[in-house]
Amino acid sequence: MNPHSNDVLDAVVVGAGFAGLYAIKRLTDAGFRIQAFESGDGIGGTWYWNRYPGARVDLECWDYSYSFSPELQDEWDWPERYPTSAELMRYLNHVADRFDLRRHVRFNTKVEAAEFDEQRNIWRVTTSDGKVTHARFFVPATGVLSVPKPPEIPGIGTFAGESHHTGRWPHHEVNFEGKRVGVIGTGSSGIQVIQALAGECRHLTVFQRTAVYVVPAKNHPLTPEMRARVRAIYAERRAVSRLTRFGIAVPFPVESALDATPQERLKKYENAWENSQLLGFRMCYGDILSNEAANETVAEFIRGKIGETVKDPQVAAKLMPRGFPFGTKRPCLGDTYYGVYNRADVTLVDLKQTPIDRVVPEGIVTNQGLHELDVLIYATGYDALTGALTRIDVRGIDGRTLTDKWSGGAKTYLGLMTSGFPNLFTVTGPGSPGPLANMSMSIEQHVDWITRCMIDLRKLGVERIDADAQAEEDWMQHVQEVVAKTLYLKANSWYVGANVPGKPHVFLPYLGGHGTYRKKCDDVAAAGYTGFLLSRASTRETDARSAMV
Ligand code: NA7
Repeated sequence: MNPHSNDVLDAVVVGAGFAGLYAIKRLTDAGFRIQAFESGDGIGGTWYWNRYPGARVDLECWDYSYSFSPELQDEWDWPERYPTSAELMRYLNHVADRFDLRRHVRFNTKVEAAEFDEQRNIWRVTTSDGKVTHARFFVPATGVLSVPKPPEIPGIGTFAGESHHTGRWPHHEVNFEGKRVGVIGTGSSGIQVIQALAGECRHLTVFQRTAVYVVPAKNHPLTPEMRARVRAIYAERRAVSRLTRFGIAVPFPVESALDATPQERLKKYENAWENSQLLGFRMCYGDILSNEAANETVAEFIRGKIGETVKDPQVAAKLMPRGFPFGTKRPCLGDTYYGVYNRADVTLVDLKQTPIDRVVPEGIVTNQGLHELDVLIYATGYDALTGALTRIDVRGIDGRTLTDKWSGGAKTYLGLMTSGFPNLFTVTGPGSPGPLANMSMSIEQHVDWITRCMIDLRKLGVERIDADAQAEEDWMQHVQEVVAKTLYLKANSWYVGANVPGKPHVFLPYLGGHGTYRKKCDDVAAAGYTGFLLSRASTRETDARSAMV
């Protein structure tokens, strides 16, 4: 087959969530011929599967939405500060229709394998419908939290009632009325589902392994006046967000919590508790995420709030997070969470004191006996950051698999490419700020960069790009150096793969900040893609160039 024939597309995109849709938009606008594949039967990605009761995003709608189209921003009326998964699905479907993106997606089709053809510099992509697609570039926009991680508990398949993972919620209505419901897991998904189901079922039993910090969401409906206020300054707000550490329009402070008096701190923390959002406490002082003593001032404040809210002191004590600094596992949002435990029809089971022994047809057996259940909800998280990529049989140079290359921990250059896998771009991949910044802004930044790169390569007749192995080593070392200056390594979080047995413990997101990272990526492109190896179509010779553009 001639690699320049019409049989070879410019790119295969995997996924039709936030990242996939934007990749389709940008690449087709730039005149590339593409095909996208989506395993679900509709648009939405993570939100297509996350339909559990209470599911909503934990960033404000103004930030967790596309910024590429001022018209889209102006015409879309968010009903609430934090959109529900249903609202996000409506939004993403609107985006797909408004920009006519759906026709590029083959739904109900899973990408099973992708193999790089070194002779022709193209990817051979095999899908679950048995078809093979050839493309110059392979762009898995598969999301960082898209592969659910069920718990390893003996007897899990024996449960006689209905059981669902929050990340694969069924599309039919689940009836909880009069049911005894168990929830395993108290991360963001667990916290949301617990708040939604308390009082809506006969009895709710929460199985908690690690108590997390839950701060008020202060969710509320949005009025036309509120929307108008943001729209009046939206462009400026987005411009500022692109420069900041978390990709939202709040500058990171420099003051230390330890330089403030206890009264000053209290005032700030009370204000954060009453008026804040997910990142509020981290934004109170500059060293909350880097100094343990500073961090403990926030942790203690939140423990105090738990003590004030939960009437039974023994239950309150179990809910107080200890043993890891605030913010090093993603804090959760919840307006009613702690109060839930004052209800007679809600029971907290602390798995540190009473571990689960096994699942049986009737429910869950801990070392203290049986909890009878009709419905069991696994809110146990994801094989994050790498899970969706390594589940595809990806083979690069010399047939090496991605799973093999990443067996000691994922490695990328700038979170954009991994050496030995030419023409494969990762979107918000390991080594990029991804989930530690505003995801929708991170997605736009990555897809914009990839599109610009593909346009440059097209102009210059370059048909192959790969990450230089040394540049990749240096980048990953930098990622580790940055995290070592923070408290993040003190928690067993999914950021280090700690929730998946056997997964290498390597901190994967880049903590240098969205703005700094964006500039670095732009500088690399402007300097001719330093740290990347480029091969021209005519000569196929490889050179690490710095003077390409
Ligand atoms: P998370 O944040 O990974 O939370 C998973 C929860 O499930 C967490 O409390 C885990 O406890 C718990 N878990 C996992 N395995 C088990 C077993 N075997 N037994 C008991 N408990 C278990 O996933 P979410 O879906 O809530 O949130 C993911 C992200 O989505 C979140 O960070 C936001 O960005 C949005 P652990 O803490 O590991 O002890």
